[in-house]
Amino acid sequence: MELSKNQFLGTDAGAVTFEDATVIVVPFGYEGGASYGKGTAKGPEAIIDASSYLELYDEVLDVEPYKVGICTVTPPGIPKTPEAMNRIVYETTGKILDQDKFIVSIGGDHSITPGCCRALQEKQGALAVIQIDAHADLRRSYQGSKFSHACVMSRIREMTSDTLQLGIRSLSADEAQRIRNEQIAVCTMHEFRAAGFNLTTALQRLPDPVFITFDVDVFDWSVVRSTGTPEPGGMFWDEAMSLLQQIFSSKRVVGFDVVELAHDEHDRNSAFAAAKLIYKMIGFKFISQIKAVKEK
Ligand SMILES: [Mn+2]
Repeated sequence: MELSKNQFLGTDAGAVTFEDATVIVVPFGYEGGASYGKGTAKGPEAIIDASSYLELYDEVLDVEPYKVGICTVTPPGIPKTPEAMNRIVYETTGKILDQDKFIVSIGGDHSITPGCCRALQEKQGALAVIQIDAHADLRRSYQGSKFSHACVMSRIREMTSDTLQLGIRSLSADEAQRIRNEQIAVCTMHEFRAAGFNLTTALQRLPDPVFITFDVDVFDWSVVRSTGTPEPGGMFWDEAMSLLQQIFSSKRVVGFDVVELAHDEHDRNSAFAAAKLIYKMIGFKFISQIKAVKEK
């Protein structure tokens, strides 16, 4: 795999070799599937640029998560058609998993997720998927394409019925009907706030291993406002951190992606929040491993 010139966390902390790394970050700057706002193609670059300003010490976990070994690689080009992009995500992810690495992929729009999940499912034998997102993404097709970012969970549910969707606050009547018919586990943002959803039980029901797809549009605009399809009324930073900590401590997470950050040169906050989110998630995943090394 070709190393990226721009390393997540910058060259000081991010410059371990592919072989020495536990975590491989892959930027997929693809936005063929976006329908509303533009700019997600440059999302990964904006996140990786912002990441070099992160403090490496995590004050909550009391460790420096970068010590697990993080390396950023370059995917082999970004094609124009969604079919080709899907194949590149699938093949790139497969190569990384063959080396027993933990994959973190950065979008780009949400349409990159199914390719990544398919590779993980083949590697693991089974896969459950937790989607944290403002949108249900359960349309069977959108604007004539099955590959649209509005259909991501439809594609994933063709691979597995073990899904859990959190933070949802935008969906069509057809999608709502489908959720009822198929008894899909969905926690709307309204239920999340009203404590009308038992997350502990939902997590217990979900088998391991788990992939998390995190669409930054789940956040309130005070956290992330530059995103392809913004929705008001989202999750605050601390709520998202507690949620993720609960997921990572109760499930065996085998990879995650962070998608839909749109680059806006007048907004540094959103990219910085997305970079910090990724670093926090790496910390949650590897906290015990890092602590064990620290105590040696
Ligand atoms: Mn979304």
